[in-house]
Amino acid sequence: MKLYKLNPDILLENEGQYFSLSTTDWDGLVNREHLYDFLLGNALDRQLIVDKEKADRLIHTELSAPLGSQEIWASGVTYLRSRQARIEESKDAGGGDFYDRVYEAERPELFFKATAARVAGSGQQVNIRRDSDWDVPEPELTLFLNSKGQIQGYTIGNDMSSRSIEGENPLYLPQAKTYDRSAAVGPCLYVPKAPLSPETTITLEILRDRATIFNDAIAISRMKRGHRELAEYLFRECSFPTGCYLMTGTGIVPPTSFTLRPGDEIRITIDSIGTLVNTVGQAEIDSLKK
Ligand code: DO4
Ligand code: MG
Repeated sequence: MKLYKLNPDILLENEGQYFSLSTTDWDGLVNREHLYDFLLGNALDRQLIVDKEKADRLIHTELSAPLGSQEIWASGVTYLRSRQARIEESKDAGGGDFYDRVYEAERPELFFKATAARVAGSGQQVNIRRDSDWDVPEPELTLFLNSKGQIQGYTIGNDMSSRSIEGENPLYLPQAKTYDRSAAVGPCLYVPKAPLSPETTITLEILRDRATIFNDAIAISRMKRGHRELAEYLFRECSFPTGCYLMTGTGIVPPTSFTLRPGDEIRITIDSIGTLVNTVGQAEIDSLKK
């Protein structure tokens, strides 16, 4: 089942049929135990059926990120490729050893990524920083956890990252990772009956002037850590009254020579969930001063 957050309605897709839900209270709807059973048993009853053509149009024109007040957190160095890329980018700063150690350590790397206001939905712009000259998207399977820390669904996440700032000094991580429009999630919250299969594939495609300039894919089974393990660490000393999202780390990093440019299109696809599409831009100086 998929929940699409529109402005202001919520659309539910179940087996190719679309339903407009009577509630617009996203936080109240999603933060519960057994979300799948609730949607199947309660939400589908007596709801307005929307024909597919109208649903497609609404999703195309009114879609926002599938979140209300939820924060976005992220996991780091959970795939071998990420470990290798960070060691490479921080070798002059002497940061390589940290990445090697965190990949092997019992405690995972978890960091705060974004408040809801800093997040883009599918079809919206993500930004690269104006003070960075080496930038990449990070395509990440993203867990939706309810306030008890239970995994209730999934979405697609883009953990936009400045490699020049992170590579200069690992202590600059918050600046490399968190700024306006530094994260995208969507297009929907996918609520399956059972956990995702380990064979689930994440694909990243980057287009420039409508031509593909980078394309790669990885299965989530290549991740070193478990989803429950990451969630358990996150909830140890943090409470999330309306639940939260947790990005699970990237297994795809473009080659060192690659950097994003304004106008690029980023397409991240995960089996069963859909495709998160964002264009790359930069903040206008004036908008930051408001
Ligand atoms: O340690 C830096 C960030 C790692 C990260 O975002 C990732 O592995 O996805
Ligand atoms: Mg990441």
